[in-house]
Amino acid sequence: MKKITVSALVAALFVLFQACSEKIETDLTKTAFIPKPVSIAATGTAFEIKKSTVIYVQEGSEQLLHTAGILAAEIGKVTGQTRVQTVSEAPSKGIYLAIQENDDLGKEGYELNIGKKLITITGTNAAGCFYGVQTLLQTLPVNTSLEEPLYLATGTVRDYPEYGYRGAMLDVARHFFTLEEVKQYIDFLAMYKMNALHLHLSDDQGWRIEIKSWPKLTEIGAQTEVGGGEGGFYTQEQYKELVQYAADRQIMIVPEIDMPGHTNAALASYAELNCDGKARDLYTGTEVGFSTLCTDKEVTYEFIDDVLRELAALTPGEYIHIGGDESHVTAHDDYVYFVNRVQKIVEKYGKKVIGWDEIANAELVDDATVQFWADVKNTTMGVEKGAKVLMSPAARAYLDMQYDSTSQYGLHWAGYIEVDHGYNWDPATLVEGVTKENIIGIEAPLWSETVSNIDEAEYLVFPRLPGYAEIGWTAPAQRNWDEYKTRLAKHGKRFEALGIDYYKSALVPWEE
Ligand code: TNX
Repeated sequence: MKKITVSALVAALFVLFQACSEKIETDLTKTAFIPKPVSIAATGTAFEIKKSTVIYVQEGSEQLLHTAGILAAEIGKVTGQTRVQTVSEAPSKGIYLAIQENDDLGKEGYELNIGKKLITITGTNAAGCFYGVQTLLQTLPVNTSLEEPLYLATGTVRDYPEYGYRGAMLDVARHFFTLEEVKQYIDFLAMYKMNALHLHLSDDQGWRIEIKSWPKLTEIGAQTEVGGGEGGFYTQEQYKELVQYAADRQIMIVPEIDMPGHTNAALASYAELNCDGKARDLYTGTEVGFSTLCTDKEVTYEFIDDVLRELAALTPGEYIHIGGDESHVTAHDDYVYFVNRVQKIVEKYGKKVIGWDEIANAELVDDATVQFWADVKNTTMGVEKGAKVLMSPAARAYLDMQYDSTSQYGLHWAGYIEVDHGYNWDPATLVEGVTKENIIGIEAPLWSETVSNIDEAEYLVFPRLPGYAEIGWTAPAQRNWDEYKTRLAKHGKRFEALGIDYYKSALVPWEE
């Protein structure tokens, strides 16, 4: 008895000692979580991660096992290796992942409980568990090795998102991004609990997805990009690999075929898609609004039917994006006729329509979503027609907008977006007539006229992406820039550890 008391005392003193030596944080509320969780309660002690710490997974879910694998890989970077084991009951120590119904937490919610001996992550579904894991990963110190003991502050995080759609877009058409680069982008989204990656797969400068029934789209249309580089495309096999990689991280891919404008690459590949029957030259500039599919030729709709059928078959997610923006050389009536018909094709293949806000000029099918980027009138018209709204206001959420006049990449047609300006807005109050009930969520698009690879993209994406993730996840009443910037400051080291070339905004008190 006496012995136990002494060893307990020694252990307690040790934790206290560790806590006092500045390395160890035992106050969970001090962790710089992004996005900010709904609630954090600290219990003031510490969990020690060891080489022998096992990750236990409730049996029966493939997705949970994947999530555990991702967690093990991350913890393994610190411990050397970490074992994963399925179990039928909760263990008494280690790390435990399980799915558990919990009405209070909604469908993507989770509870992360860090005890002295046991860390439990329970999600209301597999996505919830994945988000709990991301939260746990943010409690790990950056750049540690198990030379030193590794302690995590104890306590409980209960959490769920404000919006169901939390996304980013990558324009792989203006510049092609390789499979590895897109996976890296997916990793960025996953770290911040985003769940949708919109891929802009076609534009004037390139067609990036293999369509078996129209092979010249890639034989010809994929062969270049802005600036005249060699372009590229994803085979259907590669695309499936991306879809799976994203799904393993609870991210849905939303594929976009932009039409009837932004179609020069297709018009260069197939002469018959042009009203004059003449193939266009490939295009490597950055103008917009000069191309259109021929809206009164039947072959146009046969083409779209084939493309969307093949694309829908590659898409487990619920949406197909039909673009619809900036069709400046399509007559209004032709545009409306075209968008009406194309929506029906999307429906026929069992998918929901998303389009840029211009599509609200058409009759919208049930369940259509209008992506607000520029035009308030279009967007409110969409709402009046019963559509949902995805919020991507260019002046706030465009990742390709420059931070200021000194930014090395990016454009500024919608203004400069410093990190605070990108963060400080509420999707539910930004546009009069568009309220929370109308909004499915937020998306931050990265157009790639000025960035040709992931390293260049990182400069525009970071540090703004975590802010967009927080807007999508955290209730507006819980968000404020002055507090957020101190949390963001602590993520600078994480970016560096990941080799991310971020913009060191002077507005953020980065930690040295
Ligand atoms: C407008 S946003 C576009 C894109 C450009 C972008 C550049 C939208 C629906 N259309 O074609 O790439 O501006 O910021």
